[in-house]
Amino acid sequence: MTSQISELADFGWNAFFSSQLDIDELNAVTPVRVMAVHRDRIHVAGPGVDTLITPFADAAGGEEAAATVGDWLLLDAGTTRARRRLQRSSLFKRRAAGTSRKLQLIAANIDTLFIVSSCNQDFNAARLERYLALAKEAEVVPVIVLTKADLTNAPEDYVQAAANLVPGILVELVDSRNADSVARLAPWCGRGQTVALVGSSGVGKSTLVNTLTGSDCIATQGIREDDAKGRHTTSGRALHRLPAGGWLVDTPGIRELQIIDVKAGVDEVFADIVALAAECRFADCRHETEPGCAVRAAIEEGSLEAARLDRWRKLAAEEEHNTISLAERRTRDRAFGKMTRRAMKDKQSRRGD
Ligand SMILES: Nc1nc2c(ncn2[C@@H]2O[C@H](COP(=O)(O)OP(=O)(O)OP(=O)(O)O)[C@@H](O)[C@H]2O)c(=O)[nH]1
Ligand SMILES: [Mg+2]
Ligand SMILES: [Zn+2]
Repeated sequence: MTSQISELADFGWNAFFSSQLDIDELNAVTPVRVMAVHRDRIHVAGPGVDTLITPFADAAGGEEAAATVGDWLLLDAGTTRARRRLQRSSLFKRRAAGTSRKLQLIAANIDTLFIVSSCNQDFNAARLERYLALAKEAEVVPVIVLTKADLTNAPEDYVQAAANLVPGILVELVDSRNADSVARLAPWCGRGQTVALVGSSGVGKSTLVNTLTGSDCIATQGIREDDAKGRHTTSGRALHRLPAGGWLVDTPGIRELQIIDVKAGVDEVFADIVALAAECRFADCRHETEPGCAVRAAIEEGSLEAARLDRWRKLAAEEEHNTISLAERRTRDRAFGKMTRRAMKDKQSRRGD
């Protein structure tokens, strides 16, 4: 059993997952990790397992029921039947485009989020703060990776600006094309660790991935999938093995993460302002013209940047807007479910059965 646990650790298994099953259950199941999700099949892998299974959704239902990349599933030993999904240590989700605005699961059980920005005009504090809020909410460790260090004369200015965003934030400066430089990221890419990358177009994410994997085909590398129509490849969402022993989540969706249900994350990134606001004379202070406003006082005194307050207002407003509309949708869905159930009942009682 110890050796099984040890092999599972290669796939990212740790005490958090072990603690969710007892030894009897562990003997009756094969834990596997979701490598990729295709339309009608899930690619799972684990020690001695690499197979496709039918889609699995948690019996509890709800918007987060479906299995997603990075999830741990328990197969009945010797079968490809999943019996349960383990609780997630982290989860990234996003809202679908279009009118339905359904929640889509992007990836689960990620340890570290590399927030990629380059040392040039792409550097944008507000954008970094959005990603930081997402990471904090998901309880994923954020690391700001500043690329194109080789293209600026003053990389330290960017490092300083990034470090100022949140106390204690990890910032690494790299030339994404250079393996020696990218080696700075090794501490988060070791055995069993799972990392994901976010950042705007052109900052060097693909370049970084290629350097980390020591290949130049990651963007086109697909998972082979057997189905009724024969073999085909897909370059969709997937976990990729890193030479250092870790796993890299490479999903298109992760680039479209939205600020939703992340109030705690936003509060964490702006903990300084939240703490100041608690000192305002009025509990509902809007930090505008109210007397006894500790936030305005800090700005006047120079200990808080007015621009930072602006960014917090915008992010908090965006978060609130998205979250409220999602809550409305949930209520509407529940009401619709009740209505259809009632209609079915009425129909049945009219039929007399
Ligand atoms: N000099 C230098 N060039 C870099 C560095 N990182 C990336 N580049 C170049 O920047 C360009 C864009 O890099 P990509 O890796 O394609 O960027 P991306 O983030 O994957 O962009 P999208 O796929 O559009 O989201 C390429 O021409 C890279 O060679 C770096 O650290 N230094
Ligand atoms: Mg790319
Ligand atoms: Zn105030």
